[in-house]
Amino acid sequence: MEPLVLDSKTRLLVLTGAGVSAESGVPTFRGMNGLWENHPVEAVASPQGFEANPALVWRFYSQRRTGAADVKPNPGHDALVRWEQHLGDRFLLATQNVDGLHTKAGSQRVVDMHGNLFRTKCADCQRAPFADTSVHPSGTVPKCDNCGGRLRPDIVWFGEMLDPNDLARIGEFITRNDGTRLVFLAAGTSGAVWPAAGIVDEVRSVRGDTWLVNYESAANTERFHHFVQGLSGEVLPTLAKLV
Ligand code: BJW
Ligand code: ZN
Repeated sequence: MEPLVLDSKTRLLVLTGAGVSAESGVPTFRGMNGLWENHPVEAVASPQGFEANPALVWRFYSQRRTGAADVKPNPGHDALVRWEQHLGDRFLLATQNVDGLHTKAGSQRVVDMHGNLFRTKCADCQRAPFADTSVHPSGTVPKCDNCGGRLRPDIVWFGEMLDPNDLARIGEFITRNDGTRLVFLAAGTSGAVWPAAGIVDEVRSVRGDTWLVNYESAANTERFHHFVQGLSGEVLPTLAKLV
């Protein structure tokens, strides 16, 4: 297999999805068949779902907080930390995962595209999002100290805009004109959720080289120049040649 060469002339954008955390024991979305306790994920991860049943949504996220609190990064996360140490500012990690495992592993240049499971914000006022590990008993919805409104997880739900600053950071990395060649690697993602699924085409539009590491074929596999099929915790540690 041709190696992924990471030399002084290369800048690398990595996109990770739920598959990268799977070997740490965090369930993937499509792995649950898009269902949680028989509720479609859209019913517990959308503004409409929150309006309809905020207590159900908090039960879902309380369970996820409990499940993610003790999980540990796996060799896939660790490989990305080594790549970043080698490349410095020529590395950027955009993750769709909200479990915080990349930061736990030691990654620093991380864009949390879909938010963070351990952060909360107010659904009703503009107070800044805050770190929060609390879980809430079944049937309850936490209240905002500031306005008395409803708190919600700081997660980007279906139909919500991603943070424009996050998108700008990814866009600027893609179009950076510093004489380096752009390589893009997506790992552990089904390529089904936008705008993350379209990054491969943004990279191709500036003639970047594109790699996919995934356990099974993704919705956008044919858009990548290279597809390495396998588990990210096994493939990533041996994929790159650091020069
Ligand atoms: C392994 C492995 C191992 C397993 N090793 N691999 C254009 C076209 C159509 C629709 C849209 C569009 N643009 C926007 C939309 C609407 C929507 C969308 O994309 N819908 C699609 C489902 C069709 N997008 C949005 O709403 C986004 N907002 C937006 O675009 O705003 C503007 C707008 C709105 C509406 C219309 C138009 C514009 C926001 C998306 C936010 C996504 N949020 C979620 C849920 C909340 C997070 C949470 O609670 O945790 O984020 S959805 C869910 O999917 C979660 C994930 O981050 C995300 C991606 O999933 P991921 O990571 O790919 O996981 P899986 O499970 O799908 O795949 C895992 C893969 O790993 C599998 O392939 C396995 O094989 C593999 N694998 N083990 C390697 N060990
Ligand atoms: Zn408030």
